[in-house]
Parts: sequence; structure tokens; C-alpha cells
Amino acid sequence: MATLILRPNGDGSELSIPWYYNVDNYYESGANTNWPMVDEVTPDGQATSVGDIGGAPQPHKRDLYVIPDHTTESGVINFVKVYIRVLDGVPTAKYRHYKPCLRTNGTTVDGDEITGGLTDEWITYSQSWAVNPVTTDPWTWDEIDALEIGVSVEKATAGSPLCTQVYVEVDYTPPLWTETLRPNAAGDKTEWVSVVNSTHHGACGDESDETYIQNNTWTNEDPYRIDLFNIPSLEGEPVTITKIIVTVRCKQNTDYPDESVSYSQVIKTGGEEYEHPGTIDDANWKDYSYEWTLNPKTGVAWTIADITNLQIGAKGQLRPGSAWDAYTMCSEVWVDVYCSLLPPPTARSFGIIIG
Ligand SMILES: [Ca+2]
Ligand SMILES: [Ca+2]
Repeated sequence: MATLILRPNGDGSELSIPWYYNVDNYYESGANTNWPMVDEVTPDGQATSVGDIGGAPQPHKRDLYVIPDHTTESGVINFVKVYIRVLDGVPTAKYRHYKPCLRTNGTTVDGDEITGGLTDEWITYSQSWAVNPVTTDPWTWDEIDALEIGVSVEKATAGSPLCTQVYVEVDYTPPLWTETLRPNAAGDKTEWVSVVNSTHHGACGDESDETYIQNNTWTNEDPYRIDLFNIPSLEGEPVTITKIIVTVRCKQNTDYPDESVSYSQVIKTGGEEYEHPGTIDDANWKDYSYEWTLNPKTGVAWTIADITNLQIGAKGQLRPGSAWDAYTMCSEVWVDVYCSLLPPPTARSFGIIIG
């Protein structure tokens, strides 16, 4: 859903990788020497990197780095994925071995060892943890803030393992919120026959059953009438919109035993009207809702502009016949817009991604 990328900004609990390469030469590692080699957004290969150039074979040696705290992000964390961009081995020797690493809740965790390799080339590997591997519970944001990430390198034979980039991706689902928008002006149609105690859009936007529109025509005119209303713009931004639900609060004028009347939730978007019909057979105010997950005009998810230009409304009926004076009344119309945060731009690396 949404992605947060965090990169090293300091030394962590362990600094065992013995060498770093900075522009033109290898140097022995020390405080604050290694993390600046692996924190860049655009990978720079050997130019800034950490590695092992000692005699072979050497055991795995690990660096851990701290990362910045998250800021405004919230919601459910789906997984934590550690990326390392490393100089891979050659098929015959496979002398460079790596593990993505992390440290959480006081425990260092190594990912799977990477021993593959096609040629001498820089490749980005990754491993994800859907839950915190130490607690085995879902990740928390406090754990993200305290998280250390790193890499372990092993010089198995002659070639020197090098790592130029370490970063972590936090994949999360932001909390949903809902904005309720009520009529604030007349729209393209004002057809209902009469209104009580207000204007048409005022009656349907005031959260009161004392004001309503009704389709109490006594003629043989078209028994179906539509009111459409304009609504305010969304306040939250930027957003993605997962669905809208339009509700009309309606009743029948009198509870005729054998008669029902129809209503529809009506929307107008992209110049076209869409409606969802239903029937009412009692004289108590009730809320009738209909969900449009996608914009029916475009066939894709609703956009902010769609909502800005949306009209909502209600359709009512006069039902002629034996009980010819059964008709629809409507006291409220509103739309609930379900929103979520827009995922921020991500700066994913390139290369072969596994894990
Ligand atoms: Ca680098
Ligand atoms: Ca009302």
C-alpha cells in the first residue's frame, strides 16, 4: 500500500567489517567511517563501499547501522525488507558471500546467506520479514524507530566482498478515514415536487428529519423525480479513494399495507447519472446506502477531482393505483468517501531483487 525507505544515518551496535573504500583507496574502519559508504540513494558501486580485503578465507563479518525514526507514517506494517547492494561473485569461485541483517529487541538477526552469482557485477539483494523475527509479532513503529540494519560479508577465497548500499523498506497500510459530505448547493436537477421547512438542498443536508423533500404530485405527470445536489470538496489530501457510499434517508408517506414506493441513490459524474433503485414499504425514516467502489463512468478508482465534481441525490416515486397517493419522502442525502494516504514516492534500487 505505502512504502517508507530508511537509510543508515549512524553506526549501530556492531562495526566488524574491517575495511571501507572511499573514492580512491581502502581504509581501516572506525567510528563513523562505514555507514556513510552505504547510505546513498543512487548506488555508487565501489566508490563508497565497505568490505573485507584481508587474507582468505575470512569468516562472516557484520556491520549494523542505525536509521532515522519514522515521521508521519502510521498504520499496519505489512513487512520490513532489508536491501543490500553488493559486488557479486563469479560462477566458478563464488567467493563473495553476503547476508542482509537487522537488529531488533536486543537481538541481531542474519538473513539467508547469498552465495549465488553470475558475473562480477553489482546486484541488489533483499530479504523481507513479515513479522518481527524476535518477537514473532507484527512489527510496531517503535520497533522501526529502534531498528538497526546491516550486512554481513564473507571472503571465502581470493576475491574481496564489497557492499555499497544498505537500506530498509517498511511496507505499511495507512489507516483509512472517511469524510462525510452533505449537500451544500443545488445541483443539475430539482424535480421533487415539494419541500418542507427548507430549500431542497438545505432539507437534504441538515441532518434533520423535520426538513425533507417529497414527491407528492397529484397529477399524471412523470411519477419519478430526481434531485441532485452539489457537495463540498474533500478536506484531506493527498488521498487515494477506495470507495464511496451514498445514503438516502427516506420513507413512504403512509404505511400502506399493499403498496411500496421506490427510491434510488443517484450520482452524477462525468456528465452522466447513475442510480441504484430500491423499494420502501413503511413510513419510518430509514437510511438506504449504496456503494460505488469504482467510478462507474471511468471504470477505475475515484479521484479527488471526481469527488470535487460529483453530484449526489435521490430519486422518488409517486405510485398511482388503488393506493394512488403512496409517495416517497427524503430527509437526507450524503456521501461517505473512504480515503487513505497516498503512498509517497519510492526510491527503489535496481538490479535483481530476491527474498
Ligand atoms: Ca556506496
Ligand atoms: Ca432534513
